[in-house]
Amino acid sequence: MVSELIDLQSAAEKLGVHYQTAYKWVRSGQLPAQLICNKYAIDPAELDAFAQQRLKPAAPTVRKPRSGFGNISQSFTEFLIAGEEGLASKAITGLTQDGVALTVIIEEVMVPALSFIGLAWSDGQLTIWQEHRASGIVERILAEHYPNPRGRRRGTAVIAAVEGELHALPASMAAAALREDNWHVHLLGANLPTAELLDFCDRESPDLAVITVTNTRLHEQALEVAAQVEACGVRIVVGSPGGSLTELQELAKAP
Ligand code: B12
Repeated sequence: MVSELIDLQSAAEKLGVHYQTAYKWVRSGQLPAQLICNKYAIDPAELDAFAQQRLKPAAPTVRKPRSGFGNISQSFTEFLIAGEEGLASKAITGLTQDGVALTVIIEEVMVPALSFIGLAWSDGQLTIWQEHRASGIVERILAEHYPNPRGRRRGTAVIAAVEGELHALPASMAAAALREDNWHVHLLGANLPTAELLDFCDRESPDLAVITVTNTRLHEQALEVAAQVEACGVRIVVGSPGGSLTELQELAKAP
């Protein structure tokens, strides 16, 4: 019956989105609607089903490029070393446009590139400024693609690296991986004094705290900080160099 249907403006209000967004969903066929007297009308049951579907966390896509990741990672490494930011960015954008999840891109393309650059730097084949330039480019590309998935958040996570740990990128990578897996993330960055992390936990009561360790000599210190965070009643996981982001996503979800 036509009287039971609701108009598009009311549907948009119920979904908490702008009219144009609801209109786009109708035009793309995602939200079923009937055209009556040149106006869209929506069955409330269909609207409910659509709203429920939107609340479900979207599973990150794990597609692989046809040529595999090896070649792409190699080119990406070369672009980073040469300071070719545009080309490096384009390589990553190409993968995201092909539906590859950012977590996969980080692990398969960015991590191998940075590991190579780290080795070449410690062997004296690359200068410090080349490494600094490369890590700056990766930071900006990560920020450009920071995920914003739809659906209900799993919980709130705080991510930091302990005082003295100046490697910020792995914490940003962990933030991107948890964000992509639908966590609400507070990234507090590198070199965070313990008192600040404890203060955050006290005020914000996150569901999870993550400490990222890159400099191996800081591992013990990270475990001590973790014990203090745990004593505040916040669940905590501690990473280490070479740790996998997929493993982090699993650990984060563990009861
Ligand atoms: C970029 C870089 C820097 C930059 C960082 C810039 C920035 N904005 O982050 C700067 C210049 C600051 C720097 C400084 C130093 N660096 Co540095 N750096 C690197 C480099 C090239 C990349 C770092 C990176 O981003 N790695 C990201 C990936 C590649 O590493 P990953 O550790 O596997 O990260 C994964 C995990 O952490 C995981 N993860 C994160 N959180 C969690 C949580 C959980 C629970 C789990 C499961 C997983 C997880 O996510 C990441 C992605 O998968 C590395 C090379 C390398 N192999 O890492 C050297 C490297 C880490 N640096 C090194 C060194 C020696 C230094 C310095 C001591 C140099 C010096 N003499 O000053 C200082 C230390 C400063 C300090 N006090 O911390 C060594 C460390 C050696 C060691 N045994 O610890 C490395 C390995 C280079 C080398 N091959 O020798 N560095």
